[in-house]
Amino acid sequence: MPPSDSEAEFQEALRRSQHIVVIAGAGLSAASGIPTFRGTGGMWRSLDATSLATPSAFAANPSLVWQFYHHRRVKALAATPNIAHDLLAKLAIPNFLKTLAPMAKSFHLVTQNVDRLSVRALNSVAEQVPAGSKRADRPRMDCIIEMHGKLFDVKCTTCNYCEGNLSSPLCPSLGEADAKLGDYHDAGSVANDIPESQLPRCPDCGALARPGVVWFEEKPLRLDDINSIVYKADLCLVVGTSSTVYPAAGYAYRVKRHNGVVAVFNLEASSGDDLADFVFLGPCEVTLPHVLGVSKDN
Ligand code: BJW
Ligand code: ZN
Repeated sequence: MPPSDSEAEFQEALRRSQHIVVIAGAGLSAASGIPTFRGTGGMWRSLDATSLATPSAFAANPSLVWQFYHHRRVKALAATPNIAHDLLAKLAIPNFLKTLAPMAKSFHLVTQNVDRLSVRALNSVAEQVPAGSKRADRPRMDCIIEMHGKLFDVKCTTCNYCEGNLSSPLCPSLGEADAKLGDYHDAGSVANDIPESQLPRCPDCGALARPGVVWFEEKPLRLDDINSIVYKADLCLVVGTSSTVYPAAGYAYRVKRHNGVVAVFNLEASSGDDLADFVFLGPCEVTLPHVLGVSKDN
């Protein structure tokens, strides 16, 4: 049977669900101005973003990879959460969730995004809760898992040092390289090498530091927690991801395998559609509030 696009049927499935998990990807942050990885957004100065997100790219050219991440940090710092981040953050409030899913016992957001926008949205929701509110009227602050790490973490390539660092630029050489190249289109062909000694260094041992994100061939974070959440989930919303990168791309299948319901929210057809019960095409910042039946006032 082809997937349904019936909002009424989806809302009925939502009302029946007890354990809800959202698997999110770059499309969730697209409306905040953060480029996606694949498709038209996925190029940085003529280079394919995914080719820079590997340990071997960093080993071969740490200067280039750090410049890419400097650019990403600048974009994420300037961005603000969009309507879709805000709505998902509100679902972390048990009493709000119950208005849409009266049987709900848990809600989790597993995001592949490193931009922190979902966490910022959750913090804003928490700040808006009046002092003295009941526990069920406050968001569960532990409901977000950032499985591919955090753009603002800087970690040592040698020792265990890792810190969150919002400074921009992280070191003068990255700011100078950015100012020099600006929007220059073809970074791959322009020599702009920063010596390793002038790239971010570990304050503990002095070794080269790297972005605290998960690259291809590296182990995503909190896999045990995610596995338990996915094992329990009876409703999985797949939001703004091409569903091409594992293990995230396999979670919806696992929810389906134990008879859970899967709903995809994507701008266009994606490889997650094959097994979905529902597919809602369009920008998730529009479809999510609409399909969940949430207006600005509730
Ligand atoms: C909108 C929208 C709007 C736009 N509204 N929608 C088979 C099984 C298992 C693993 C593998 C396998 N084959 C290969 C692997 C390994 C590999 C992998 O999956 N490779 C694939 C290419 C096949 N996976 C790994 O290496 C992972 N590690 C791993 O598996 O380890 C195993 C292990 C276990 C135990 C010990 C040791 C090891 C690691 C993957 C790490 C991925 N890293 C990156 C970079 C992160 C840092 C950074 O941000 O720079 O993560 S790559 C990049 O892809 C990034 C993303 O999180 C990830 C997924 O991309 P995403 O989010 O889906 O973005 P896009 O651009 O692809 O799609 C955006 C979508 O949004 C599109 O569909 C648009 O249509 C849509 N859209 N606007 C709604 N407004
Ligand atoms: Zn160190």
